[in-house]
Amino acid sequence: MNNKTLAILKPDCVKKNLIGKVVTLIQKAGFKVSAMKMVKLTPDAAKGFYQIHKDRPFFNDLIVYMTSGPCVPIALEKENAVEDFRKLIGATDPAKAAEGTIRKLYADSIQENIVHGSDSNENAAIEILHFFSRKELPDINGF
Ligand code: IDP
Ligand code: MG
Repeated sequence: MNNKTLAILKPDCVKKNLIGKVVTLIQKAGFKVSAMKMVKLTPDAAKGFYQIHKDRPFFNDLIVYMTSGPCVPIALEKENAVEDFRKLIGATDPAKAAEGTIRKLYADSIQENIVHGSDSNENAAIEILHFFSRKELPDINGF
């Protein structure tokens, strides 16, 4: 599976009223929106999603941020989805993100960086299933 990735429009994206602008950039870049919802993460759900970072110094702040308001997980499809989406969003730190990337355009800080993108095909599948049941993925093959 190399044609799916999970995006999350993070709480700062929702609060700044940027959902439409960011989805437009994603679609203009050739991604198909296959499933999308708005959810407010519980602390347990946020901790589960970011388990890999549990020992990092920024972990607690990350959980507070990710639970500070609703976010918008989106299952996306495109050839080479993971890599192409990481290119579209830019570096984690917006100060280091390339011109024209979503984080360069809209993010305020390394923490409040507007959008998540899966970092591998394996994690894309795990992360999509973190937010969507198989029933909610009617047109997605490979699950
Ligand atoms: P990524 O989102 O670009 O894959 P990760 O290293 O996986 O970056 O980190 C997950 C999220 O944790 C980031 O998107 C950001 O919100 C937050 N984060 C990462 N590094 C830092 C940091 O050094 N300080 C504060 N927050 C951070
Ligand atoms: Mg990451």
